[in-house]
Amino acid sequence: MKKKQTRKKRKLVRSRNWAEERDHDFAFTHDRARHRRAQPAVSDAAARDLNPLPRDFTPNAVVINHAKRWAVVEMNGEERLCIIDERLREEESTLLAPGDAVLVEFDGEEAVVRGVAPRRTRLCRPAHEHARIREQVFAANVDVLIVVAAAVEPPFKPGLVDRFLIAAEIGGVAPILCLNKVDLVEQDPAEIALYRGLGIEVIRTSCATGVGIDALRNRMRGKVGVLSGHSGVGKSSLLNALDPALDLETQEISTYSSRGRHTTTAARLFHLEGGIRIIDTPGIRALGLWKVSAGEVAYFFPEIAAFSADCRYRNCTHTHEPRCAVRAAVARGEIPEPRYASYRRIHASLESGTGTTPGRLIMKYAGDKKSLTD
Ligand SMILES: Nc1nc2c(ncn2[C@@H]2O[C@H](COP(=O)(O)OP(=O)(O)OP(=O)(O)O)[C@@H](O)[C@H]2O)c(=O)[nH]1
Ligand SMILES: [Mg+2]
Ligand SMILES: [Zn+2]
Repeated sequence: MKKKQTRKKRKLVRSRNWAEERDHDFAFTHDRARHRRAQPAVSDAAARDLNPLPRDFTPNAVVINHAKRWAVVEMNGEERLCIIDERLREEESTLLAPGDAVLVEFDGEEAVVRGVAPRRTRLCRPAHEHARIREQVFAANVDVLIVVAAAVEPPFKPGLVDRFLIAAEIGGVAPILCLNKVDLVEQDPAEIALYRGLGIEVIRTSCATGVGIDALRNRMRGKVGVLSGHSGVGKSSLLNALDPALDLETQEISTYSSRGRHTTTAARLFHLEGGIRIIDTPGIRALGLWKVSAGEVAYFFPEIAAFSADCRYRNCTHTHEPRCAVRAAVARGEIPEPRYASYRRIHASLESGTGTTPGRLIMKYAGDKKSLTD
């Protein structure tokens, strides 16, 4: 009895013979007349040509945040949800980032982003290997990059700061180093004096005691900024301190796992009191560098670049060559050891063409070695 049932089932499944079936629904046809009849009177493409994307325009909105097909923009002092015209395509770079100036037009009731203005400044990193784009822009048109580092919890890591300083230089953005959580330490990390010595603006803050919050607010008045740094350093807390009305979600550091947990999950532009606009970003573990080759790294370390003219070889990498003026200066203590170590790490990662993005994949760009991370 059992056997019979199995046989029956099998037969049912096999009863359709696709090889012999010629007239099924998906059959391909050369019947052109039939294809023409299936076309609408005015094709979508023709309808679009009646309303082409503008080439020259004056932007009328700023991107707050966005997803694939929609964006939230600030327009006439209000937030508005827009769809993104499907003809705006991503090419090498991110199509929209918080801070982008855009043209929004109305299609009946529907607000549509129809143009993105060229970026005045940008902060970017290499996109991950499988992305269609190569350059990921995480903030556009900002004046100031606020590199946030905690004095402790999580521990101060100069490597990421150095990478952010390079990204700021490339993107035409002024960097500020914000040393947060100063209430938790008696003494600032030693490297802070070093950055001050390099002419980097440093603001010490505490969201717990309010130290430095006014200084940061005054510095940012009338400006557009972006907060970046490791997860848990207090970026969202700083925004809350600057403008308590925001009431952003933050998280106890003790609930972060050792791999880090991101309380903020997407970049977003906030409009604060005093004409301040600041983009909050999710914490990152590492920052890849876009459009920097190994040979160019020294240029971004002014104290190293200053000595390199005296190296024996013009293409000296300052890593192993004889009669290297940079290594001699490090030995004499004229170039700070941590900065030189940072230079070596960045140089090595760019030269090998490999590195890791936060929790992501090993990245490799065939041909050029323009990326990457610690
Ligand atoms: N003691 C002290 N704790 C702070 C300070 N600033 C932030 N914190 C705490 O640090 C933890 C993390 O703060 P968040 O503001 O969520 O950090 P974040 O940089 O936005 O983190 P992500 O969104 O994950 O990138 C929270 O528990 C805050 O209360 C500070 O100045 N002093
Ligand atoms: Mg946050
Ligand atoms: Zn050298």
